Amino acid sequence: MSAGIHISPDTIRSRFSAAMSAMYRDEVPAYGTLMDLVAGVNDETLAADPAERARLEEVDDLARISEERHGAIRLGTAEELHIMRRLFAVMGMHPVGYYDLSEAGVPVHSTAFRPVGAEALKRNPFRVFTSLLRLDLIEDDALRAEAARLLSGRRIFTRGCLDLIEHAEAQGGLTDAEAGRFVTEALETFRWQPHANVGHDMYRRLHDAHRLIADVVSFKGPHINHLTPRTLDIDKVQARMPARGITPKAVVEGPPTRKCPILLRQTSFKALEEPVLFRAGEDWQEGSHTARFGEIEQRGVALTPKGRALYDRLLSQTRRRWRPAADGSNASEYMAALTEAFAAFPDDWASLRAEGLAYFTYAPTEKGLAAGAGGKDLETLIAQGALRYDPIIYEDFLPVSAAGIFQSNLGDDAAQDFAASPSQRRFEADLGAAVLNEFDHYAAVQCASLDASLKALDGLAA
Ligand code: OOG
Ligand code: NI
Repeated sequence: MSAGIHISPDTIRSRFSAAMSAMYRDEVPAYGTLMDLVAGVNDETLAADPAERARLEEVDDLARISEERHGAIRLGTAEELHIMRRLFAVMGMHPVGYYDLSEAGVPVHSTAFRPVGAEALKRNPFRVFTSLLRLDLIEDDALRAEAARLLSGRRIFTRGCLDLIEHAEAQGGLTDAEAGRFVTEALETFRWQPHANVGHDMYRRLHDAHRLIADVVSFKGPHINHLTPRTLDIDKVQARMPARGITPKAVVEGPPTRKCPILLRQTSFKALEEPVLFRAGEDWQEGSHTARFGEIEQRGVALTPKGRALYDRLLSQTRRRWRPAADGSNASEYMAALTEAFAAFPDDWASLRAEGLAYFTYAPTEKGLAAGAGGKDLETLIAQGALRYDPIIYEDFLPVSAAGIFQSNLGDDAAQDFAASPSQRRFEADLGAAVLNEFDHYAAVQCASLDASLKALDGLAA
């Protein structure tokens, strides 16, 4: 391969995200329906709120919204996780956050691969929630050994993909033509493959241990299990799903409806029952598996550790009273209790900022630049209209919500008790890198914008 001009990892990510979306739309038609529904609701929401539309345009966030989506995969081994990190790095996606799902009854721990810098996020915020199966949480020794043996024998990356990852690392990037090949090769890893790695009996045993274990161990690769577009009004999309032939899960995960959205709200529709071919000697035996589903999300402001602690407290207060049942039988009680609990969470931007509950970026206004800062403090500058502040969007995930999403398509019976056993160090050793702490990152973004604003007001900026 010859050296040439490298294209931006952001461009590779945009192409990959578009290719993944097209593939998923082909494989799971309901995803296409959901995309149409979301696009329609987003247009309506913006048309009804010209001020918000103008603000999004001003902070340069409007374009990314219709492009925006996340996906999720589940990996089986440390080696797969390690290579996956290198694959995503080619596209400018890095591991952010550590999520221990064992305490929520799902035998995995996870991170999110995503772009990190403001510019990269604006170009394309595509992210992938990536879980690693915790075989150490399987109690049956024989089954654990068999699962490990099956996983060690599979190869989830094509030779071409591995070569291009190495090439990108050695050369510091990929040319346009190489990137085209990389996207094609990398996509293979995420494709649904109906030919299972196991016979039906083995699938049953794995499934009986935990449905998630069967989903990872029985197949040749980590099929993308959902792709999630971002909506500006999740309640509206949820309400309109049935008319489009889609049955949403019973409750929206995350905070309740608010004037000022915080963190992340998510809802999904049930996994499809798909035909699978199980091994039967030299032959194949027909069967089925539920794996792939659809989800939508609405993103709000990132919370500080103080805000997050309040969020966690109000959420667990609610869930102590009502644990949402999968059949929706207590959905209205749960939502009412959630709304009631969250009355304690301030719902205007000024309080969220002043009380240090959420992160914001700062920017000098025209008026401020004309007048100068003149040694005034932050609060005075804001009160005088010299500084504006805008919410920093939460780009990450929530463990309780993620568990709810896992659970809703694995079935209620999939909730099992595992001892909570966060194991971030182990995860990072397998990954071959530390994960970025999301709070540190949001705090640094806020701080940098404030510094730059104050300098600009002092007339010190370039
Ligand atoms: C991942 C579930 C978590 C989210 O949006 O919280 C997730 C999975 O089911 O593999 O995607
Ligand atoms: Ni998701």
